[in-house]
Amino acid sequence: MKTQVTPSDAQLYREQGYFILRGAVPAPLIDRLRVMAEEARTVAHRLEGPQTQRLMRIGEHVDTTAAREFQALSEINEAFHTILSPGHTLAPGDSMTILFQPENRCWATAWHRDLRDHVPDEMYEAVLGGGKWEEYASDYNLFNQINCALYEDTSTWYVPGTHARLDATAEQLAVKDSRTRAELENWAKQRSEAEQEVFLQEYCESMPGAVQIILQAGDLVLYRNCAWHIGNYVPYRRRATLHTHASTREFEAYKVKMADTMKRIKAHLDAEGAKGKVVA
Ligand SMILES: O=C(O)CCC(=O)C(=O)O
Repeated sequence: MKTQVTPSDAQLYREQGYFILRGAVPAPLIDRLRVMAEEARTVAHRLEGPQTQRLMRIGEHVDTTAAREFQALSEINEAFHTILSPGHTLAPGDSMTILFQPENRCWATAWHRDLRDHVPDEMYEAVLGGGKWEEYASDYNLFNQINCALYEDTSTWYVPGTHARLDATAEQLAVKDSRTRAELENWAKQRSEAEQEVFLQEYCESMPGAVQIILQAGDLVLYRNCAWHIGNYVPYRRRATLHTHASTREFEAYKVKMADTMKRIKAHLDAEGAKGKVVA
């Protein structure tokens, strides 16, 4: 690995919310992972169509021998031990997601924070209210996401420091909501491809403090995904990026508990036809 991780990088990670390991994957393994990713791409397109951005839980779809080799890379795992703790390791290869470029037209996600912006409004209070969002998002055992590029990848933008400033400012919320999903995907085709690409770049750049994460093949970014981030995709740049997380005993337990809580609340809301009457 090109990056030499030192104990002071743990501080840097806590300040910025992200850290890049350059040359984290040896080239022969990149080759094998690319073969695996192309199989996954075929499945993703079959299941979700050519514009899709991901295939989740690849172990259910393709041979993950290469992903398991990736999971065992000692230099990455040791880097996590230094930056995070000895209890943090790469999550199982089978559970990984792979991120792809769209085949035909550019599009972007909205600016968001994972967890908070992925919980439906009617569940938010029950699942994350009463300080739970702040508690979860401040816990370094949880929410350390990873993108590892198999080809050069410039899709992810990030706002350093916002992992530790969990209240959204009015300006951040205004930027987030400044584009609708229809606009981010150019549903009405009111813009040409080039116009749409520029439109999306401007949306990325408009978030105060945003930086574009530039990864070369084999580079890995570790990031607090409770910070503001976004994915911006163009069809002409090939993308196959491993998308996983630093696993801990606590995070695995949290995910099981959260899935169960959300299932219970959804069942209750469905039965009641009402909103927000349940406490998690
Ligand atoms: O495509 C990316 O790099 C970002 C994906 C993303 O925003 C997410 O998984 O929440």
